[in-house]
Amino acid sequence: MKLKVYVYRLSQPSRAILIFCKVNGIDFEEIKIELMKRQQFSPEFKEVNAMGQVPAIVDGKFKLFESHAILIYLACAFPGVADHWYPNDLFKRAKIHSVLDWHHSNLRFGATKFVQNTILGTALGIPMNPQAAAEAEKLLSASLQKIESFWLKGNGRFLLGSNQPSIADLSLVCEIMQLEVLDEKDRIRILGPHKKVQQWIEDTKLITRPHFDEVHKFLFKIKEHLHKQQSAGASSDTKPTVNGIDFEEIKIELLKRQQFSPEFKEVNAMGKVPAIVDGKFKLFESHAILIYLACAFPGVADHWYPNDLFKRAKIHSVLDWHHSNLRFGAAKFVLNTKLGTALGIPLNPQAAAEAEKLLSASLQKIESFWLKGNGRFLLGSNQPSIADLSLVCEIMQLEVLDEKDRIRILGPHKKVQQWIEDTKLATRPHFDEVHKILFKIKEHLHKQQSAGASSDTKPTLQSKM
Ligand SMILES: N[C@@H](CCC(=O)N[C@@H](CS)C(=O)NCC(=O)O)C(=O)O
Repeated sequence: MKLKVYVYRLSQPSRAILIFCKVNGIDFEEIKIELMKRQQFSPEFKEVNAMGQVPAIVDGKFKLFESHAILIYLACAFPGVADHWYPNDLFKRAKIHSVLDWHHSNLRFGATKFVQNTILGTALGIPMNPQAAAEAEKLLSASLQKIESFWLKGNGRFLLGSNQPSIADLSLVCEIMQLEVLDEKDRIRILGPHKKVQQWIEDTKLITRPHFDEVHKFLFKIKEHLHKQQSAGASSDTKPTVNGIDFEEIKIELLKRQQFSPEFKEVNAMGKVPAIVDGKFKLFESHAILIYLACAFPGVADHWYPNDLFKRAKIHSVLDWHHSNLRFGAAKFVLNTKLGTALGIPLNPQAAAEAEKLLSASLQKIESFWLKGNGRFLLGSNQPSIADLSLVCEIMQLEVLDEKDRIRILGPHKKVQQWIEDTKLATRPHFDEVHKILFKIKEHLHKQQSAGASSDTKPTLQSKM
């Protein structure tokens, strides 16, 4: 049976294992564990590594975690591995163990903590601690200094004066590579003074090419993503988007019937928004899009679309229910009371009455069933999922109604009202920003109404809806 290697390429020790296997021609299967989606806590992965961390391996019946232990095992178990990676010589081995043990509480500790408390924290939504960053930088710089003056002393190009790399070189260089995601000024300040370290990184890259570069590609992709996110935040003076997905918004003006243009029909033959194009991949239907985005973009926090099979199934259940209940009732009621006039569609009071029944029953079901339990969000959760976002955005449509209608319909559902507020709060400032147009339209409709516009008025909305 092929060796199974469980990794995430944003993880430094994972990259060391992958490069080692590739350089030494070890036949293995790479199994990706997406840490951002918390797959390390899935019951299947917990069977592999009860600690819930990558890297880990399964070789036949043998399971192992901890990257240094894995590197040593691979070097011993696979006959094709050259001796310099983990020399047979007892003294050389002992020195390699010494570097590896030192690494845990020095270079690794400093580098991980610094990256987490500067650039990565923002992206992961973890509050940053400048004091922790300052302490981490001290340890990181002291560790680089120790590598420069102690582990790299002598004439060899690699650690311990060797002319060929060992597993220790691979482990430590992969750790330092994490600094690539930092702001340039931080990276230069930290790495700049250590010329020997810089040369050693280049030598390790060179000797493990092309695998080193290939395995690090993902890190550079994330770096690009983080920096784009940061500069978008700086230029718009707002926080990064909730999930930091880099995208271009293309407005399709429904009131100008742009959804039926040949160009848009190429994107969505159904002539409806929303739709997305991701490379060559086209997709319509908002729920399908939300699921796709949560799966395709690594920065999306797990709670939006949890990896847990049962939680996912429940989210699908809410989303499917939504189509023919809340959405059907709300859209029909708004169309047959307020929006129809503006769109030049005759209002149908009977349809409005039927829609109100379905809408109220749906809100009642949300109140008593989907929001039962102690969580602030649907399905008893304490963090929102794509289902919360979809349903709350639907209910927001009721904002355009006459106040008396809105109060009659929403008033009895206190839990629903609180849940709307919680969802707004969890997605601020984006929720308010994206809903601005809805409030503008509401104002416009109400002005139009008080100016005495009758039901046979031609459509006058200059909307961007
Ligand atoms: N000492 C371990 C460290 C492993 C580790 O920290 N893994 C991180 C990724 S770099 C992880 O899986 N984190 C996920 C978590 O702790 O939830 C090793 O060298 O393998």
